[in-house]
Amino acid sequence: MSQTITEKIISKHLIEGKMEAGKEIAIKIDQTLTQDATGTMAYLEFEAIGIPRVKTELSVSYVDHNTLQTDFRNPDDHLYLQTIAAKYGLYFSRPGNGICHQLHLERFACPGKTLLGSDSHTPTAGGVGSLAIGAGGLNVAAAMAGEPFTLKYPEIVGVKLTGKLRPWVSAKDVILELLRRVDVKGGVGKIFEYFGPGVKTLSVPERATITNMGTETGATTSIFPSDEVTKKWLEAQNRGEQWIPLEADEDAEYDEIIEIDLSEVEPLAALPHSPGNVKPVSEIEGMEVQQVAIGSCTNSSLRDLKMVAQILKGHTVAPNLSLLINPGSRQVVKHLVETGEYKYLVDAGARILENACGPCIGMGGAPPSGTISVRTYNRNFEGRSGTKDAGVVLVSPETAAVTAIKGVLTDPRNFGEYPKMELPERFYVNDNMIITPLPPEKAAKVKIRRGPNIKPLPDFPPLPSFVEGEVLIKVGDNITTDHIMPAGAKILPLRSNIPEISKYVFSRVDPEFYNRAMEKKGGFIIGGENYGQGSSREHAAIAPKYLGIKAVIVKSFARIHRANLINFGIMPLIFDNPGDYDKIEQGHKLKIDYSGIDGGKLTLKNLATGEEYQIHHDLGDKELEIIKVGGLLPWIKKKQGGGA
Ligand code: MIC
Ligand code: SF4
Repeated sequence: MSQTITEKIISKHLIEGKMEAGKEIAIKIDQTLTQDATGTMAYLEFEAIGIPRVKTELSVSYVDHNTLQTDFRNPDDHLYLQTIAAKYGLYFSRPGNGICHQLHLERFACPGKTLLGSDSHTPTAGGVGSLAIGAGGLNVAAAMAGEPFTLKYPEIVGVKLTGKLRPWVSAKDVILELLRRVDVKGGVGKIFEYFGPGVKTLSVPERATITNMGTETGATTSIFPSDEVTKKWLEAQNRGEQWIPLEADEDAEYDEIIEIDLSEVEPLAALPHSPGNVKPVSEIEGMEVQQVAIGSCTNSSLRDLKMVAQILKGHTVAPNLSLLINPGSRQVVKHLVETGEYKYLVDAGARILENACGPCIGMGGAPPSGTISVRTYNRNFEGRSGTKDAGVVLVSPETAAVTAIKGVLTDPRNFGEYPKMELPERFYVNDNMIITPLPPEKAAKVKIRRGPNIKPLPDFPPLPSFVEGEVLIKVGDNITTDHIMPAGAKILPLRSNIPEISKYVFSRVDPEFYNRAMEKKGGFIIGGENYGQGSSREHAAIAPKYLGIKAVIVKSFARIHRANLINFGIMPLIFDNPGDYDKIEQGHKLKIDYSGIDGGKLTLKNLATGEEYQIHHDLGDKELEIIKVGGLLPWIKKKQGGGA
């Protein structure tokens, strides 16, 4: 039978379940990645599972998010991660080496492999034909312990690319075009699989930009074929032997087809405060801009920074703005240095930052109050930049670089001749900042270094027979995990300390939330559509759990956050009738009886008004087992015979 790429990879990795859209399946995971901000928790969980060594083919621990080190907490976390990697057989990418997704693409991602990463932009590796999925840290810990990964079998959307991009239009504009069409929840429950004659016109880094930001549609992942372009690119990374051809069969069937004619795509921009708020740059040209930021895991490849260097060559950054650049990896920087292109960035006055996430996650580089920052990043949620009333506009590297020169948002097509872009035959490969796994005898002797900010995991009590309490907060549609559990320079250092980080839950939405939750001893959260979109941070579930959140009742959930709630024993519940959302207010007392939990249908009693509403859960059999015992960790321990 003819198959799509997704079907080919999943059928080879299928451990349980039927490959039918919406059905629960479990797949074998070949590779995992973590980054430091989610990694400390993931490894505390891995330690709690109690396995002597990771069971995957390859697991990598990257340090790229928390590199400001304003006090002992970040470096303590780095040391913890490094000793964990040494003890449990992981590769460790040292701070400064680069951004996890860019590095994984360069050095480890393989066509045909499954990759699970504790970061929502893990699908970047889909640029080389890897089935790469973002998940919560606990799912990644379980995968490292050899557990298959459970997910709902997605619908497979074929994205047919035809034509060729015109000068000054690049991969970022392609994914913005997709976001313009499907918005931030159009990908939920789906995989975007690219095919068609336009595919071969895109280089691997361009493909990776597209799969990276596919995350913003809510998709499970995005994937490109592995073809001659992939082969050449892997060879240039000294990894030619890891190439396999991987394409959908000619008559493969997709659940849906979206067609994008690359020659019709134009420079696009996502306006504040949603990656789905897309407009043509030509319509909003002239917008005043006080900052331009180029880099992040979306647009920090050699292809992108070479382009930026060529555009900036001989120019100076406009006096009304600041240009920040966070390169994706040392490989990228080394190449720019060797070719002399680094000089163009320096001469133009760019502020070149560390090879890390940096301003993308509010670790420095906040824009001034009430201004616009034009960024090549993937998220522009309110307040994420560190400045609550600043707006972030997401664009391509071409648009960003030209804007940096002009001082106002500018359609790059008006700039002049388009620089020629060719990737080198060989990249500068130097893995000296990646520490390879120790052999088991040596690993066993490693002592884990645990700084004072690293606190143990909270408890996981089993699901009670009923829950009762107040609505602690009612929020609207598209609430992001940045709303629930903000990041940034002040809060990120608390990622390994649940009691402390819990004080910041919903702090940017309602500063009183924490006090209320403590005073009322927990309660409920009411939300709208696509609740929990964005990052994979499981702290957006663990911290509410710590504050006594009993259930989250919404119109619909984003995939990763829903899974994180289940992992930590918080019931994700959905209104049968979305209109009932309007009948519940903050402060109302609610009660849910879980006796009918197996059937999925439940009743929500509003003790304040006397009304009853029908609600349901959409948990698969395994998810139901997990929530009943209190979460994924007790479930794994029970399965392994250790008891909960
Ligand atoms: C993000 O881009 O929001 C992050 C920071 O990379 C998160 C992970 C985290 O919160 O640590 C993500 O995308 O999963
Ligand atoms: Fe880092 Fe930003 Fe990419 Fe998240 S989206 S991994 S914070 S660069």
